[in-house]
Amino acid sequence: MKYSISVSNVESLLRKVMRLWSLRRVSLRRLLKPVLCIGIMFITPVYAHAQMRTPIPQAKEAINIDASASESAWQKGAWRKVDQVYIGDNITPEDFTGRYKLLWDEAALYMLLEITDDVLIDTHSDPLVKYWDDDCVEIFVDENGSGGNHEFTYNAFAYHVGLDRNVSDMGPTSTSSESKVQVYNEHVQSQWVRSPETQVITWELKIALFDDTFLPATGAKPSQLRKNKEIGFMFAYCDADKAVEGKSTREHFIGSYPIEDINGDKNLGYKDASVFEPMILK
Ligand SMILES: [Ca+2]
Ligand SMILES: [Ca+2]
Ligand SMILES: [Ca+2]
Ligand SMILES: [Ca+2]
Repeated sequence: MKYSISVSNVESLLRKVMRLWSLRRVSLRRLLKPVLCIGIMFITPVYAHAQMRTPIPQAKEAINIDASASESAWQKGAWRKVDQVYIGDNITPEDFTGRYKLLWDEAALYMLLEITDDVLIDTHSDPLVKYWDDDCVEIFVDENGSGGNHEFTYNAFAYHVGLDRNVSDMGPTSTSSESKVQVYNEHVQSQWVRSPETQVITWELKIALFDDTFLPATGAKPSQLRKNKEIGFMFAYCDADKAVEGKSTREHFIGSYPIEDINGDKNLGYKDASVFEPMILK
């Protein structure tokens, strides 16, 4: 939102108001009117901005990562849809259906995810090779909600959590600023189970947030989370269902937040944190 009034304009206006008051040429009511108007001009956009952020409820009990939503904290908050198709078409409910919830405590974000996926496949056993072409859960997180490019930096992360629960992404190393595919298993703990009755897959994940000073193998600590912290977050599922010559490829990519395409391309989350959903810890 743009302002048409500068801080110096406001100071000058307030000085005039004070001078008029000191000269007692106007009533208190007439004096207060511009002051109130200025206050509303400043407060309204700030309030509107805060309102635009999706609140994440706080967990008041420990969350055990066991793919079971037995903690009463999971009763908090509404399910959020995973229905934005970034890649692919002709998706049926059996092919993919998903919904999720988020919680937070001082140590991390917690995600509960329910997925229907007709075929689970993992043909790339090495987590450093084409990890996005197997079925995987992709967690996009921007620790300070800054937005901006993160493809080759730690300004934000795009963790790909595979069926083997290895966590892959790319970024600099402690010895080089050159970006490299790596595993970040200490950042995301997860467990999943497929119901024998409904075939719904329940994932439970603990996602530690690291800020943009993070470097691997340096003993970096995750951020301590607190109320009203603003972050960027998005979820997407990489759905592969078949292998061609022994290797699967991503057939569908379905996410949680609408992305405006660039020349038809909606697969922007892995490089641009500005497309993540603005959220706030409450
Ligand atoms: Ca649990
Ligand atoms: Ca599928
Ligand atoms: Ca950031
Ligand atoms: Ca699949």
